[in-house]
Amino acid sequence: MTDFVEKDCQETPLFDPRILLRLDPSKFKAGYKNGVSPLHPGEHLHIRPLSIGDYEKGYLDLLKQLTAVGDVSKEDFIGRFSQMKSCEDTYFIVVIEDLKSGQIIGSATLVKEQKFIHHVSSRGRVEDVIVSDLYRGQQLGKILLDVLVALSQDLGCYKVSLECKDKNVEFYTQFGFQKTEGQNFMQLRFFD
Ligand code: 16G
Repeated sequence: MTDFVEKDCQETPLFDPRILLRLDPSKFKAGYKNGVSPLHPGEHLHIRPLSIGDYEKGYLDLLKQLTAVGDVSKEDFIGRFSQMKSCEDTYFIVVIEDLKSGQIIGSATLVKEQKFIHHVSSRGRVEDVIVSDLYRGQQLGKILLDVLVALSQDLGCYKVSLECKDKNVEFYTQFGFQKTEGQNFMQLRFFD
């Protein structure tokens, strides 16, 4: 019984997985080759919401390929996961698991920011897009972005935005993202 409860808890998803199933495939924008697509990410690869058990599946090690993560204990992870989950309709972290190795090998986050503007609309923010360096070139970044863009539209966002390095601008263009004339990304960093 304890095993069952433990397993059940491990599989707690950040958001309802049915939300991904209802996405309209005609909204996917990228061109794919070799039969790969968001519906068929590849052999042994499964796309789904982040789960609590992903702490043990290398999720944070994957994020370390993007930026500084620091020492995050399981307790820290569960605490943050629970906070995100309790913000209904806000945090959508989509991961790709390699079922063969049991490791998380890709991830991207959509945050749905609630607004008063645009008739109490919402803005989607794409964050923390990362594919393991061992899996680059398998079109997994395209899959993650296609899913998040379709998801932001499905969730009713009036726009979706992201910030990225110059070298990645071309990649994001294929999903419809455009650099905006006269607009700048600004930041003030307090610590790393
Ligand atoms: C990139 C990410 C951003 C992430 C940041 C981390 C995308 C589209 N952009 O800009 O989401 O938070 O890197 O870098 O994934 P930092 O640690 O320097 O803030």
